[in-house]
Amino acid sequence: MSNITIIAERINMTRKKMRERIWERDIDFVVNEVKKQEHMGATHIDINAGGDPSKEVEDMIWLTELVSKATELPISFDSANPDALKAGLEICNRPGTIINSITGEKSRIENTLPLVIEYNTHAIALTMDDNGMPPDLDARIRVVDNLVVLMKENNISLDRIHMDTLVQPVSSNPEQVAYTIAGIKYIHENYPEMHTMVGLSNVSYGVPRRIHMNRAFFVLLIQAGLDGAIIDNTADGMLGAMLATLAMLGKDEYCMDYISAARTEKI
Ligand code: THG
Repeated sequence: MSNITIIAERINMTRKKMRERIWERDIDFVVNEVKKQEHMGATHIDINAGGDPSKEVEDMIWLTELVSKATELPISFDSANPDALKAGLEICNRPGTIINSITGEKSRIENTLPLVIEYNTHAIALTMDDNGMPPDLDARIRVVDNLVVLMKENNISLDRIHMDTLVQPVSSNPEQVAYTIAGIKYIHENYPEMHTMVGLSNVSYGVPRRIHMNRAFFVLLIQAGLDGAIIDNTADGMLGAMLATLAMLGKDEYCMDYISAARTEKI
């Protein structure tokens, strides 16, 4: 469909209901979630098995086997635990597979970056390092530049990297939205082969009726050139907002994608 990477976020064991069903080994529930997300335009299925650190590897194995049978889509392995990432990658490493995530932190450079190389995957790079999350735009841009140097040193081409500029809640500081937009523009201007990626829902943390914030933010970011997002793409109006925005930006010739999504009752 569109040229926007849509990483569907629902298979995430930090969510209570998901965690409970997965620990019950409820196959139908998980398969249904995968199918629903795929039907609604997902390009990747994110798997986060971080419900209980002591069970993460076994849960990652169970989920990866199940998800990879339920869909042909590549998986986004969402973990800071290299053992869990490796366990998943050994089961399913299709073209387009993503390691979510690497950072500029020493420990991740030592433990996770080698997996990106060994398994020849894509990776989401979070703009943080051992000093934490940079507070403002300039500091974030410095972290982006450092991560790009790190990729070049390791011969990882930038078209495998999805730079995640880490969204902060609008309720704590509306300037964060401007930083995210400026960050996306900076990346596309300076590193045109690199992708941009945002975990959208952090923006609405702490406010009611979060979907409105998430959807509006998505539209603003698409306008800024964002080419990937981690979202609940099944959430009310999310896919419709994306397709309408792309059509109005002239990125959907004759509104073909929009019309086809309507005909198939996705929107
Ligand atoms: N960037 C990258 N990866 C990420 C994130 C990111 N992975 C995790 C997260 N952020 C994106 N995924 C989710 C998955 C589920 C929910 C939010 C983000 C979610 N949260 C509800 C809440 O916060 O209220 C529900 C909690 C519950 O059900 O218990 O559903 O930014 N690279």
